[in-house]
Amino acid sequence: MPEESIQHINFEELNKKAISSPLISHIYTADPSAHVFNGKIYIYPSHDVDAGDAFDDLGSHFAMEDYHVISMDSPEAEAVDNGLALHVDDVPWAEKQMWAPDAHEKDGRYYLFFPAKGYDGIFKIGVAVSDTPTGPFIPQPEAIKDSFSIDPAVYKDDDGNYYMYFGGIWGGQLQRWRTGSYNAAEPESPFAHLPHDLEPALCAKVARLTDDLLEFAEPARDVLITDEAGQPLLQGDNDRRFFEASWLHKYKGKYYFSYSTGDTHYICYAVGDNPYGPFTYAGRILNPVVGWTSHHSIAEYKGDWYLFYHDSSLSKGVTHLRSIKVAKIKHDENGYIKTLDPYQDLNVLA
Ligand code: FUB
Repeated sequence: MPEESIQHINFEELNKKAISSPLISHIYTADPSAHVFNGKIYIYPSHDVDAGDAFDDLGSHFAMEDYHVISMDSPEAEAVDNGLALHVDDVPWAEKQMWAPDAHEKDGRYYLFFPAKGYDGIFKIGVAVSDTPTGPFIPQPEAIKDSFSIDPAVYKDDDGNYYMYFGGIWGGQLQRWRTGSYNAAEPESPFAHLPHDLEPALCAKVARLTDDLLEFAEPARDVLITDEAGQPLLQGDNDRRFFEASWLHKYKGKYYFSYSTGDTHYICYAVGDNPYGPFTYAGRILNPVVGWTSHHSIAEYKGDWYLFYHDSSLSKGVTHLRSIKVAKIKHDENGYIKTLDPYQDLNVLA
């Protein structure tokens, strides 16, 4: 939702109609990556702050510096803030903009995957390690070799392999890597280097991780999303094409790749037969929330499925001050996910 359209919203009404409330309200949090470790829910969100940077299409106003891990005994339980888990000042290669992270567990150790801009202004993805799911996490001295762009999401398949999905266009810089190296031309423009509207859309990326989860085990591949006829979605298909916020979950043997359409503000999904795709576009999971961005994760808890997402209702529409939320989702008998409206009455957004 464009920032200018929020001026007219009655937030008291909107919060009454919202399908869920902020999980925590003493700090702003966004981009919730949720996992169930040892029967408990752990959420790895961005920690939003107001650093005073002006709104722009490169996302300069998202000037986050650290991460806090949020835990819950169940989706209905109180959410607990476990304090500082990692600060940008402790990451040797990173200068700023600690954007959407994710985490995973292997052999009793926990791995926090996070994007940040280096001192050269280029986003890379780093790893930090802890003996507990809540940290503090100790960062690796360098970013993951050959990593780039933003929004890592790590999926563990049933065979024990871990895959990282990542990428985001505009301020996430994915479009600058089309030739395999960073294209620094036209540095201020979020739109330079994008495909034309009738060309295949830019794809998210996926790479299997090494056994120690610290590096890519292979060059990153495209996460291709096609229409029902098997044709790649086009860049101008703004309501359906990938923008940012990758996530993967598996349901009844099928791989569900979900993502944000960015400037059209939908969380959509596509279904495939293996972790690499291709994935066939299948529909929308979440309609637009208050605030420009929409970013989610999907987790199963005791046989039910939950969408973790965010909106800017608590900050009364401030784009970069968001709050994480959770709502139940359902797959129907054919595996399709029923679209959620974040507010029961869409007129509250008019
Ligand atoms: O939180 C900063 C950025 O906003 C994330 O990396 C994007 O996915 C969007 O939510």
